[in-house]
Amino acid sequence: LAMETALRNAIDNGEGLSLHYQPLVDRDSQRLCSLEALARWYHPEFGQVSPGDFIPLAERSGLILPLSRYLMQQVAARLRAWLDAGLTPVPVAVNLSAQQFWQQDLIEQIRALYDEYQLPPGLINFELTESMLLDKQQQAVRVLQQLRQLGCRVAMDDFGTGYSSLSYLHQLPITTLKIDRSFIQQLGENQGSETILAAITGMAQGLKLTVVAEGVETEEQLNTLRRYHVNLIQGYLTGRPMPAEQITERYLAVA
Ligand code: G
Ligand code: G
Ligand code: MN
Ligand code: NA
Repeated sequence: LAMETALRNAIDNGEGLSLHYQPLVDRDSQRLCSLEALARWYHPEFGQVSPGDFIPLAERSGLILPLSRYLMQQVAARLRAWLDAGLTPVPVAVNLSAQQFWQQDLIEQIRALYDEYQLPPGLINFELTESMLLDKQQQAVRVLQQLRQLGCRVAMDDFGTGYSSLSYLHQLPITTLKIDRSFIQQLGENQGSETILAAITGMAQGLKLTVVAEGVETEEQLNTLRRYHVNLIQGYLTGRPMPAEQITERYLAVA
């Protein structure tokens, strides 16, 4: 309860809440293609709290909507700052939690953000997980269509860990598949993981989806990924999550 109160205060005054941005690079050219925004929370008493802890806490305690609203605003403001600095930002993907995906005014909120920060279309993308869409496929398709109409790309995150009915994917108007890092990290350790990689990427290619390999940590993993239909690499090998200033310096600043 102490932590819930602290999180509520943090959302109210923005204290200790920030975003890190992790690069997604082209597998072959290694050029920056997009960023994933990842929430960070530092509290003077609790220290650095993992999003694996405070996001579920926010979901349980009704704080996820105000928290997400605050974070999306931060993303929009960051994109605006890059544009104002004369830089060319790449799109930033935001993780959507279930409650956020299913709110009635999600589309309106996104539209309002684009408007308020005068952002060109396509700069804010979204990631969601399969479990959010279970049992509500028809309604999910409608929300996804609206996101796509706003020019947003939508990725299925952590793919392969959920129910992963490969056949239902083609019903969903998503653009991108992110292969969960558990498969990537097992590459070279067991034969089965490469078999699954072959199946997922083969299917994704057929469905014309962009494929991201998450959690790539070694050159060996990268080399294996070169044998399959994998477009983008995200992981400690190619770039850790980092503060926006570091993204500016390392990737966006003109020499
Ligand atoms: O950054 P890290 O790998 O520790 O993130 C842990 C988990 O928290 C991941 O599953 C990630 O998707 C989730 N997460 C990080 N930031 C956000 C956010 O802003 N919103 C939501 N809903 N989830 C997030
Ligand atoms: O669930 P989601 O894919 O949104 O979670 C992203 C999380 O994965 C972030 O918390 C990020 O810190 C973490 N992450 C990113 N790259 C790597 C990596 O190469 N190895 C590991 N172990 N975690 C990673
Ligand atoms: Mn994600
Ligand atoms: Na993921």
